[in-house]
Amino acid sequence: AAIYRFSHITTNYKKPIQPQWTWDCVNKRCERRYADDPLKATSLATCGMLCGSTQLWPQPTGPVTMASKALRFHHRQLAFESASLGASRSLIDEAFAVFNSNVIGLTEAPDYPIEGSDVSEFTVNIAVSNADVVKLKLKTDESYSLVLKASGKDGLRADITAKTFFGARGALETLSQLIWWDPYDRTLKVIKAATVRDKPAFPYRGLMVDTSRNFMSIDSLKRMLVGMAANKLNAFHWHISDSQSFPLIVPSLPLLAKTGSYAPDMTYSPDEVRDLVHFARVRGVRVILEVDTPAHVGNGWSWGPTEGLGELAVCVNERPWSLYCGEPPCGQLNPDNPHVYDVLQKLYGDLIELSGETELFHMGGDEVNLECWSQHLQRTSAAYNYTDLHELWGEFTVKALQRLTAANGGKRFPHVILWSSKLTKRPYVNKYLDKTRVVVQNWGGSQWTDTPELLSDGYKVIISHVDAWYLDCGFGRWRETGEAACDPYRPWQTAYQHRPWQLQRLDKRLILGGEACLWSEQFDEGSLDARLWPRAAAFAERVWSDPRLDAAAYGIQEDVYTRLNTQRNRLVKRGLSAEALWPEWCSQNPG
Ligand code: CP6
Repeated sequence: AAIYRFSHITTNYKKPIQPQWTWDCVNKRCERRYADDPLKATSLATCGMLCGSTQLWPQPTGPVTMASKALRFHHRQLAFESASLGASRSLIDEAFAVFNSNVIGLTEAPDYPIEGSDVSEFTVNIAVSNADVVKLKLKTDESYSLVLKASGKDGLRADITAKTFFGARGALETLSQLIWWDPYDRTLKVIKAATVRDKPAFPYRGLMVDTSRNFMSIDSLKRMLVGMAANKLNAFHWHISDSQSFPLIVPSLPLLAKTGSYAPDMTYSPDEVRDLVHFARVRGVRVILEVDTPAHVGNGWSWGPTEGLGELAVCVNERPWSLYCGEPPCGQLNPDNPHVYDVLQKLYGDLIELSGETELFHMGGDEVNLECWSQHLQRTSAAYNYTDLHELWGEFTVKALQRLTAANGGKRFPHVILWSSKLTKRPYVNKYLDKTRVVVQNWGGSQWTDTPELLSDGYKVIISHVDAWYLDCGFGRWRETGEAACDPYRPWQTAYQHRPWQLQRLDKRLILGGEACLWSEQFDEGSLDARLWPRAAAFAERVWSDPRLDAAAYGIQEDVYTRLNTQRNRLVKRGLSAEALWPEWCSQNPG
């Protein structure tokens, strides 16, 4: 078969291109009439790529069996049952409601008749063995088994068994992928019988979104969570503040948002955050709030009490910015002001309360500019006896960690995430950062030696390589001047093909997983969906299924294209403005 390429698309087209069908419409109700057989139209039911084939995303890691036949059913025939009575019961009920509305969302003719149904009832049953698990942890068992089959007289039954709510919720997501709207039969359809066993390759499957450079409404973040849930991503890392703006209303430190938000309505209230955290949990996602320090602060941090202590933040808006920070406006916490650590303790206490997280805490810690601190210390005649300012940075981080413990009622936080930096490299990392609790989020290049070194020193890592899993841009250069540029835009294939544990032969045991990052310098909620999807979905299959790469097909198996396109269409149906993978023609003329 000839290989045709459309931009990034590589697909085998085995059929000659010729007109095979035409539309036959009455009052906009259309059917395809096939040239070779005029009666073939409705029976073929050419509903995109969905019909009668396995189009799951992400691909389950266990065995899958799937009948080739489908049954017509009506959404009012859905019945939900669960014998579980533990604390997760209300989450299960809410997840059922989400599933139900997702199915209803597929229907395109609200008045379609129940009479044409092939089944008497469609029962979805969930059995969860650890019914008390309501918080997602790294060790939470997200595995599930799903058995869909006939039951009783004309009944259809989906039996979901899982250790925890989080596994069961994933099974509902998989089940929803066996259901579609057939526009020719004008009814819902479901695969007649199927079995799926599934569990993730990595416990941490994250997505980071920055809401400081540009504000994103809670509604847009909920759309993001809907997309995460559909792709079995389980950690929303919320880079909520930076030097440009501070949108989070911190109850004990209201001046942060009062002086740091872009506008009074461009803020997140505590109730909005708690509501979002619950919305996420129902969808199997934990929320990790990051207030990045000591660098990446600025707007919101210029207030007292400063008497005799200097400012909370130094180098604020310092120019030329390129000497004092990674991007304007500059700003860095003042390590010399003891009040800074009291502020951090209050802040940490509120972040813990708002996110409900008891296992993972993100302290930021990236891109500290030592020139900023050096000039500040010289200006203020404070005792300046550092030969290496990395020591000051290390001491700041140790003090901040102590304040986190204090804010957590004296209990050490089990895992503290830090962005990779000079401080998380040898020799400083071993001197200042305790490997039993510090997790390094590695955002350097794929070939950098940071990750292998950290792993061999016994640190846990989360991988966010800039050249594969940064969804905004990477370390690009202007062709003309060689200056840094936000470039290039990476296609979904780059995220999908990236398999650092294979590339660098890494020991997977200390790799908690991966995180795709979306910095918001150059977009806002108007294009959030398109920046995320389908690329974050491609990333999601990498960390859920970790499929092998096929050298013959440019690393990507052919089914990936059709499955991802189907998944993209599902996201569109759930209200997300995901980008297209290819011309609709490719979907209508499959290989
Ligand atoms: N903001 C913050 C950023 C970046 C980082 N931290 C960043 C740096 C380089 C690139 C992309 C993003 N914009 N707070 C680094 C983790 Cl290429």
